Amino acid sequence: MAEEKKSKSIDQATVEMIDKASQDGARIVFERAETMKPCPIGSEGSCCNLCAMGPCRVPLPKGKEETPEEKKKRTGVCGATAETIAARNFLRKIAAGAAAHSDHGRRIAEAFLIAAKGESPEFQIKDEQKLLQLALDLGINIGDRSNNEIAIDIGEMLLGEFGKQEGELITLRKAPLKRQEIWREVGVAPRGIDREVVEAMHRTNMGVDQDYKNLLLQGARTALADGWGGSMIATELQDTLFGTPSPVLSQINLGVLKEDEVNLIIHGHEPQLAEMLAVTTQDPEMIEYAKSKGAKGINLAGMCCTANEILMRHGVPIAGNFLQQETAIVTGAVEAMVVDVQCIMQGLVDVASCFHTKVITTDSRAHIEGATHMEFDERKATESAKAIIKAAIDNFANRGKNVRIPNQKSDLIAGFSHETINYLLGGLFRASYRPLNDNIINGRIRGVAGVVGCNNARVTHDDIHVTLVKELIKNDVLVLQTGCAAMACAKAGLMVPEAAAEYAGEGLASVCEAVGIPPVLHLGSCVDNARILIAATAMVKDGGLGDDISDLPAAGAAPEWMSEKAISIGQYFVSSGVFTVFGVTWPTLGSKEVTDFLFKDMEEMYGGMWAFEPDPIKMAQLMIEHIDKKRKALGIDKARERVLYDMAMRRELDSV
Ligand code: BF8
Repeated sequence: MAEEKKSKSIDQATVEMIDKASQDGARIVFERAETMKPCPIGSEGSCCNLCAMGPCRVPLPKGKEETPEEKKKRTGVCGATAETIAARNFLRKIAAGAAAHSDHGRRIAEAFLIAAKGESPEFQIKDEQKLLQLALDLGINIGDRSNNEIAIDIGEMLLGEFGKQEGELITLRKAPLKRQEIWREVGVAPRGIDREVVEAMHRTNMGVDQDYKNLLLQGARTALADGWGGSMIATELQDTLFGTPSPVLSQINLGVLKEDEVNLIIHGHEPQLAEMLAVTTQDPEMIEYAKSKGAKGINLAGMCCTANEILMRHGVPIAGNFLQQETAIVTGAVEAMVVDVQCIMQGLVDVASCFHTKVITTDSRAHIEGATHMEFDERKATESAKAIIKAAIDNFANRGKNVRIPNQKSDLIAGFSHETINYLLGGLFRASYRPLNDNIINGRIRGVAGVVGCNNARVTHDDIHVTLVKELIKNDVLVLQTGCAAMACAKAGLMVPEAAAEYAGEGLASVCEAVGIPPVLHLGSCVDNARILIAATAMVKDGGLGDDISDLPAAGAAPEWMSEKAISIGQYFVSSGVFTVFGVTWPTLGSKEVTDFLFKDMEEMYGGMWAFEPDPIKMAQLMIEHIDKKRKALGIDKARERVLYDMAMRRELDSV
């Protein structure tokens, strides 16, 4: 379990709003987390509530060694062992996480088809190059066909991947060949995305699969259907439809809210409505309407992963990450909190009742009692977006006097898609990962880490992310980020090029300065973790760093995870060959066997494995040790020793 946390947040804007919330009588997540302690049995995966004979609790006895006889009796009413219960709970988390990402991917595929068929004038295929690349990847005929004809084939083929009953997911082909072989050998190459999620739910139903190893195989297969399936489809189609991101300057934190404008926050995960809001809030008719109501303009800001989507493609500023969603309302300056799906706290409505903020739900899959529902229709995209913006503008007059917007906001550069990294490092005419690989081989860059995932009110907000990432870059590890983790580090000033000189080790800083990139790269939302898989594959394909993802000097982490989606992400990284460390808490500690299987045996199966370490410095050490182990196996540890020796020599000389 996580150690007692030092404070609620390291982010001053959040701390200020926590104080204001308590003065204003608004009960927000930080207060709720104090009164609602986590259930110790559930948090270690030892509670089974799959049937009405339970819930059964089978916690691991604390403080003493369990005898075999005692262990035998530690079962549920049906006889399910602690191993089966922990593994079933773990698999259900993966299934839920994979379902969330993949249902997002499905909606994008549907929106993509609406655009391709010309059924929505607002949505047009923006990235022709990516469209053609996708067609080539999928074996779709290009010929002299129009973009829309090609797009219809792509959309239909990828939509078909969700309900596919036989064969393997077509997008698995994007992985290194050796990795595909490993999946086939172990028997975890996913079939249709929905099929894997349904099978996971079936196998965890009362009285079905009762062998923890077999359950965890389905966990790997379901998670792979997310990472290399649903999430990857989401990212590829979003880029093609809305544009592949390229570097963009923006700002982040509650200080992006404006006192004299209508503040509209878009929160959730899917980009369709957010895209429309980004365009329609600029419409002169809407701005005039806002002025007619006494505001100087309309200020659109994002929250959570929807924010990352429109940051990456439009540079729309971000108001905050997961634990800041209610604090944004506490400013008293938000006219509308518009939400789509995922990571939306129900507490928003209660907090909004203390202020004038209108909480607007927009998706048929996510209603909240007490919120106003204004459904977004892609076929009437502008009309839907205008109605929502007008509702926000009309609410401006209701803003009270109790307004306090924190000053904090930080600059950041986002927009590092796989394609961008390719161009930036390799140059426009010879786009490649060669310079990255070369700098890893020569030791200037020690390795690459993906640091992703959520905030969690059980630990100090943003602290674990920022401490871990600072430690990694100090040790010359280039960090790739997505989700709320990226936002935490952006707020801490790590996503500007100047951060390289201030925080990175000498080797990493020299590369960042030469290329003009920050030492911490923002790759987008959580479905965009698929970009990390593609980047890792590109590194393998470029040569010199082994022939599989598991050979790379690379590691992953979700230091402040909270969502089931994070477990699915972690498992697809592990099953893709990546050593992956989670913080806060670990959901299988009730079974030593299951935990050992995830932490040790999986390395033999996949070349990647899980670890749990709540302390960010120790977490960084684990990741660096793994990176160094891989460098050694590749025979490139010598190069790095020489670089370190030179630096040490220089320091010696300096001190003389
Ligand atoms: O999908 S990082 S808190 S917002 S789950 Fe949610 Fe976690 Fe944030 Fe994005 Ni991802």
